[in-house]
Amino acid sequence: MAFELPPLPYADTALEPHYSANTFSFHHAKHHNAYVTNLNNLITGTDLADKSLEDIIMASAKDDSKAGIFNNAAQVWNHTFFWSSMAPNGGGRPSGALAARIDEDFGSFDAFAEKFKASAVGRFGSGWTFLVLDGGKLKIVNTLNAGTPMTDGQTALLTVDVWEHAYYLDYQNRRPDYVQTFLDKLANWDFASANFAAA
Ligand code: MN3
Repeated sequence: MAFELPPLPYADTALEPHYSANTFSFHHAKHHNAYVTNLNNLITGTDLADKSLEDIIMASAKDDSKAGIFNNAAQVWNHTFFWSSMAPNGGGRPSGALAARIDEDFGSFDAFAEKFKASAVGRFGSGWTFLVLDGGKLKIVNTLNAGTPMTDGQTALLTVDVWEHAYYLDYQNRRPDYVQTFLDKLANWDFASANFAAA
């Protein structure tokens, strides 16, 4: 059963002016789509062909002979998760249980936001910054390239893509502005709260 590119959870213009339809036309329709196509080509006719995306990621992680499969599978998962990590009229602060836990684990929302931004801006090269639940504690983790928290036993709650292709058309080299806009205008705290509640 071949994987398919999942549609965006909103119109490609829905996040403008913070994240443009032009960026989505490359980031979703080209980059994300290419990971799906590559993954299908790599698993066709193998014992991974009928597995779930999560099973493929776990089966190929930390196995150098399956690096191509891991990179494409994890990028398919990370991008789908990233689209849901943003929402029209997003940004601001979470509420409820997640807000309380952020205060408990980071001291305050502002302290969390400062640390999240510093991590995302400081990720050298290509990768992702995630808010995760790890052993019952909230953490901010950076991954390299296609890295994804599930392979370390962590539950992803929210992510921002910091590969240059994620922001270059809208922000050029200004990654700090992109990450600040993600926090102020895009972050989908309802999604993160649902992931926290389900963890
Ligand atoms: Mn990307």
